[in-house]
Parts: sequence; structure tokens; C-alpha cells
Amino acid sequence: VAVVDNADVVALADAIVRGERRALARAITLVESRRADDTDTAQRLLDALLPHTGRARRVGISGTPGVGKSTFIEALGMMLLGQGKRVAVLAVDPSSPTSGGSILGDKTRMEGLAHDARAYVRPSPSGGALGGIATRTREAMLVCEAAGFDVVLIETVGVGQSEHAVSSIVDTFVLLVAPGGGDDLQGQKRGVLELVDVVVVNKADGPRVAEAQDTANHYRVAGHLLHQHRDWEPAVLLASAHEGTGLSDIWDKASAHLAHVEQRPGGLAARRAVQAERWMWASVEQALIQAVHDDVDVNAALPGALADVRAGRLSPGRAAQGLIKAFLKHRH
Ligand SMILES: Nc1nc2c(ncn2[C@@H]2O[C@H](COP(=O)(O)OP(=O)(O)OP(=O)(O)O)[C@@H](O)[C@H]2O)c(=O)[nH]1
Ligand SMILES: [Mg+2]
Repeated sequence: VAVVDNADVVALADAIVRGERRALARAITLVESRRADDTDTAQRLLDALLPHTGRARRVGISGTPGVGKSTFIEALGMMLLGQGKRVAVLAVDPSSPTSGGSILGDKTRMEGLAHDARAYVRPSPSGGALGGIATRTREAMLVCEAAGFDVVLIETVGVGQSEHAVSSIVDTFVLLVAPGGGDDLQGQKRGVLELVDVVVVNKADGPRVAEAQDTANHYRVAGHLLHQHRDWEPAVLLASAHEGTGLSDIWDKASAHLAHVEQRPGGLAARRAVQAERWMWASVEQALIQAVHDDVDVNAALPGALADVRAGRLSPGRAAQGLIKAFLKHRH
């Protein structure tokens, strides 16, 4: 990405704010780049875009592979376009570092959105690490906001931790589940449910309607129990992304959730402020870990430390102390 001097960055930012698609695509490529010089340019671009961000509805949509996320987003997104909203979709695939995985699948499942000038569909690499979801996807989201999209939908495959990452960058978090399997709502699913604002039992069509209703009831009970610890009881609704049913009720519930957040002390701004603080620390951690891995003195001490730890001669904690000491040696 050849954006170097400040005039280029300003020109790119202006083009994004004017809604130029190629500028948008280029900017997202820039914020996703792992090259050190791009990182600096990306930060300058984000600085320039910051005053234009924050106006979109941020909605996360998660669920196990194949539950119907992309099909659902296509149907929901088309409905929102019909209401005059502009919709951006960022699809995160934590399973592949380059997000090559389901791009094709996503684009074909979201054909209506992919071909509509008022929508934008973009795969977002997770950067290999789950923490990458929070930083890179968040930055791509900010670029979309500056480009004037009213709604940013973030699709992510649920693999446990990725739900935490995505729920920490959105206003409303939607979990898609399939009919069946609701009777043993334990462990991981229960943990995820604590983050969820709206549960959608998708594929409630054809022979699976009754089963979907049973599943919804299980989630209602679980959500109701959780409600004792939370001030929002997750709404549970049925949908068929195929038939396009349930969508407007789901959007109404998501809107009710947002209204609920708004009436808390400080409103949405307070929620986003807490999230921004978390992102900052996550970014500090990521940058520090990278710096430690890249450090000459750490790398000199590493083979010996590793050998000792593996042989049990040195505790991992002591070894870590030694590496940190080496890292800090030339820094004050
Ligand atoms: N019967 C039925 N099938 C659906 C529905 N929604 C999606 N499907 C089907 O489920 C399959 C997976 O749909 P996707 O939208 O790609 O699911 P996904 O959750 O995005 O999948 P990944 O991105 O690979 O995790 C496809 O064969 C869809 O046609 C629905 O509402 N009803
Ligand atoms: Mg998908």
C-alpha cells in the first residue's frame, strides 16, 4: 500500500469520508497490513478519520460454522437497505490467519449485499491471533463508520474466545443457534450466553419449526436465570434466513437493547468508553509481546532459557523473569 506522506493520508481520509469505495477498500487493506511502515500510516489515517467515526450501529453476529450467519446477514442487510440504511459487513474468520477461508462462501452467500452500491461486504483477517479480532476488525469497523455506513454487521465464527473479542467491540451482540441441542445448555454455551443480547434460533423453517421452538424455550430459561446477574435479559427469537421470517422482530429487539444501553448512566458513550479502554490495553499487550519476541537480547537468552525450562531445571516463571530482565536491560 503506497501511501506515504501526510498529504496522501489526508487525501485518502477525504476520499473515504466522501464514500469512495476504492478508498475504503484501500484503507481497510492498510489497517490490516502487518508491515511495520503500514502500521504507522494506518494509525495516521485512523487519526484523520476519528472525528467521522462512532455514528454507526455496531452489531456482532456469531454462531457455530454453518448455522447460517452469512445467509442471515444477507437477509437482514437487505431488509435494512430497504429501510434506507447503508450497511457494511465485516466477516471475521479466526480459523485462518489470512482469512482466506470463507471469503468466497461469504461473498456468494451475500450476493445481494455484495452487488448493492449501498452495502459493502469485506472479509476481515483476524491477524492470526484472537486478539487480532479486537484490534484489526475494530479498525476496519472505524473506517466503515467514517465512510458513512449506518450499520456495521460483524460476522464471526464462534470458537469460544472469538465471541468475547467481538462482543467487546459492538453495541449489540447476536448469537445464532440451530434448532436442537438446547437441552444441555452448559459450559461454553452458557458462558457465551452471558455476552449475548439477542439469541436467534435460525433455520426455523420446514420440518424444524417445532424443534426450533423447543430450543428457543431452553434458551429463554437459561437467559432468564442469567438475568439475575445482568440488567438485560437476552431476547430469544426464531428466524429463517432462507424464508426471511423473524428479521424485523429481531431488529426491533436489537433496537430495544440499544435503547436499554442508552438509558444506563452515561448511555452508549459509557459502554464504548469502557470498550475503548480495553482495546487500548489489548493493543499495548500485543505490541509489547511483539517487541519481546523481536528483541535481540531476549533472543540471545532464549535458547538457554528454553532448554532449562524443558529439562525442568528452571521454572517457567523464573525463566520469564530472566527474559523480561533481558528485554528491559537497554530500556529506561
Ligand atoms: N433451512 C435453512 N437453511 C439455512 C438457513 N440459513 C442458512 N441455511 C443453510 O445453512 C448452510 C450454511 O449457511 P451459511 O450462511 O453459510 O452459514 P454460516 O454460519 O455463515 O457458515 P460459516 O461462515 O461457514 O461459519 C447453507 O447451506 C445455507 O443454505 C435457514 O434459515 N434455513
Ligand atoms: Mg459465513
